[in-house]
Amino acid sequence: ISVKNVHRTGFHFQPPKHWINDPNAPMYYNGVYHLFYQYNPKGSVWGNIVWAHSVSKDLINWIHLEPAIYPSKKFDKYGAWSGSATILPNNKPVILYTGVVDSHDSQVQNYAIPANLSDPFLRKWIKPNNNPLIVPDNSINKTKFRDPTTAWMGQDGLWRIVIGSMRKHRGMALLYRSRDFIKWAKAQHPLHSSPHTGNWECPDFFPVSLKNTNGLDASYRGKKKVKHVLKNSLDVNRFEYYTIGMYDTKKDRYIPDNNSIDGSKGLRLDYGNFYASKSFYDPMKNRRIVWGWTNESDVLPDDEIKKGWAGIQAIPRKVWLDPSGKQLIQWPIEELETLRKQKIQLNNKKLSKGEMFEVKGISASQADIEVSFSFSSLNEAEQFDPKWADLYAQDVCAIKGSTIQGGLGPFGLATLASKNLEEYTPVFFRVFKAQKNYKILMCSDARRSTMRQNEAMYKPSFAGYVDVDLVDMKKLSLRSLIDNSVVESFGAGGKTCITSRVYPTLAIHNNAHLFVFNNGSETITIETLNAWSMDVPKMH
Ligand code: DQQ
Repeated sequence: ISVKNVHRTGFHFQPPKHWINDPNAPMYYNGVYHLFYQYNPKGSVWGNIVWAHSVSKDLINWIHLEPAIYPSKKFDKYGAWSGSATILPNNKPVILYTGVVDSHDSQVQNYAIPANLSDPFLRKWIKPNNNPLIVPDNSINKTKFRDPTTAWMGQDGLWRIVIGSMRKHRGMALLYRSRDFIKWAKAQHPLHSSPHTGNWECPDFFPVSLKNTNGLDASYRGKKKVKHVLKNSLDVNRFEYYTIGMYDTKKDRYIPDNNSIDGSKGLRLDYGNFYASKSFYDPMKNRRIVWGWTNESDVLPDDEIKKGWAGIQAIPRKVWLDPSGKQLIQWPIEELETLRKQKIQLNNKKLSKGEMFEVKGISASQADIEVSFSFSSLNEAEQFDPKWADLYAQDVCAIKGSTIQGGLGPFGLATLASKNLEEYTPVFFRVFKAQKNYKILMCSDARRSTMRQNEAMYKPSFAGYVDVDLVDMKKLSLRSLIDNSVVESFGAGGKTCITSRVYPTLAIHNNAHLFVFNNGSETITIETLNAWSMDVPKMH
């Protein structure tokens, strides 16, 4: 196996070669799903960015087309950066994207429309001459003015969009309004802003239902009670955060709920490697789907040049509001299950302290695993050190890794493991007793993922807390999607999601193994474990 291919993913979205980043303008139009994305047609590092374009009938098998948008005019000569699609009421799609107009990264907002609506794949896109549509006024930092959202229409018949920006380290979602989608006026106040959060990239703003898991169109104005979600990608730490709140349509402002905080102590769509995400409403299946970019972590540009490719898109996830109203839930789209092949199943298997066993009979380098764990009491939970309250979850995971014996946990999966565990990426839970409640830590720890010795390797102990009540239900579930160099995990039915990129040297292809382990004193029962080898979809 050549260096080029050893870490290539099997069922994640990837073009045949070169660099990719942000997913752009995902949409469903006349029976076809479209995904555009930031792409370097000339190499495997960021640069020469165009909008690559792929289409699909099922979000799993893809046809790669010619780039839809590439720099060519004064208004995008130095780059065609991220943006979004809106389907106008007469069923006409339009794309808004950021054009870079000079070598200092000055930014404007442009639009593009399909050249031929009867082409089922919408291959060709036109950038009309009345571009740019929006230029920054004097109050705006020209180099921090990008990534327009999908537009939504208010009761007054005006379209609205948000554009990411920053003023004096205050991140903001600038609001613009338009009657005809061509002439846009900046609102006096941003939709929302927050001090000390730095530039907001790729904002995403959408309604969620309080009643069920169905998605809502951005312009939803029906009777159902809704909340709104504002997601931003923070370029200061390359993670993204969201809040849940109320959209005051009279004042045209978004107000996060009291318990929903902006910035790096807030909620994350994913506690690992996941950035510049974008969601869209899928009218076919009445759901909202979010796509996110998962970049490489083998950091040396040299690695990417050798491989000839860099970046994947995470598995698209259905996203909805948790019944508590406090957080989102995400789950891999159901179409992914069509790739499941050989299956193995286990029931009611007990794992006592220090036990570990191998899950055999599936391909451990390309798999989908669903497991539910139960335990009979919380008595063994370790004390949560009050000093950790100020730490990020990933720092607590670094202190309390999978091999440090505990009380209730650590238990979970050792993924992409070599036979003798020289390499593995454990995905696991650990339950702590804090002053007033229990704290459930979920980790996806890349620190032992590879034997490769290199100071620059990024091998973080990604982690997040899981907000479940274990007092009533002494159960925790985990789903992990393993795909050669990515482990994408969903804790407690999608409450906490963590994606890690890892680069094993031994645990590759048929030499990868999968284990289940318990390093806590409390015995854990595997109620059910279902695991499947995963097929490779068509992607050409
Ligand atoms: N990537 C794009 C920008 C965006 C950033 C450029 C986020 O539009 O802000 O490739 O990854």
